[in-house]
Amino acid sequence: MPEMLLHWSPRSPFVRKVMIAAHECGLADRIERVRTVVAAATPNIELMKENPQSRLPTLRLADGTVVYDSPVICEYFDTLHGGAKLFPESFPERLVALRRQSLGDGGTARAAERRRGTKSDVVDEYDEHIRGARRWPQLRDGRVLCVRVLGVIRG
Ligand SMILES: N[C@@H](CCC(=O)N[C@@H](CS)C(=O)NCC(=O)O)C(=O)O
Repeated sequence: MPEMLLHWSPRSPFVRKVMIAAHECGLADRIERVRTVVAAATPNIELMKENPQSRLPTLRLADGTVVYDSPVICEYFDTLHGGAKLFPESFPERLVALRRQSLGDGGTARAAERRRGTKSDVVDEYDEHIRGARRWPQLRDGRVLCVRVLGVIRG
C-alpha cells in the first residue's frame, strides 16, 4: 500500500493546489495519484465511501485515514516535514498564511465557476469590483496564489 493515495484529476485546481503544497513540503514522491472522475451533477459513489462530499482532492493514508478539503490536506502535509512551514505555528504569521490561503481558495473557486460556465450574477458583480480594485494590496497575495494555481492549469 502506498504511503498516501491521492484521488486526483488534471482538471482540478484544488488538486493542483495540494500537489504544489506536496512539492513545497518535499512529499510528492510519497503520494500515489489515482485518476478519479467527479462532477457536481453525478456523485462518484465509490469516492463517497471515503469522502461523503464526492470531491477532489481526497487523500487516503496508509492506515486508512481519509483527509479531505484542500486546506486540511495542506495542513497535514505541513506536519510531515522539517523545513520552513507553509503555516507557521505562531501568530500573527499563522493568521496571515491562513488568510492568504482563504483568499486564494476563494479566487480559485470563482475561477472554477467561470470555467464551468455556472457564473452567477453575483459573481459578475464581484468580478466588476475586483477589476476596479486590482491594486488593493490585500488582494495581491491571494491573486499570486490563484494565478500560480491557474498558471499550472493552463501550462
Ligand atoms: N473546498 C474544497 C473544494 C474542492 C472542490 O470543489 N473540488 C472540485 C474539483 S476542483 C470537485 O470535487 N467538484 C465536484 C463536486 O462539487 O461535486 C477544497 O478546497 O478541497
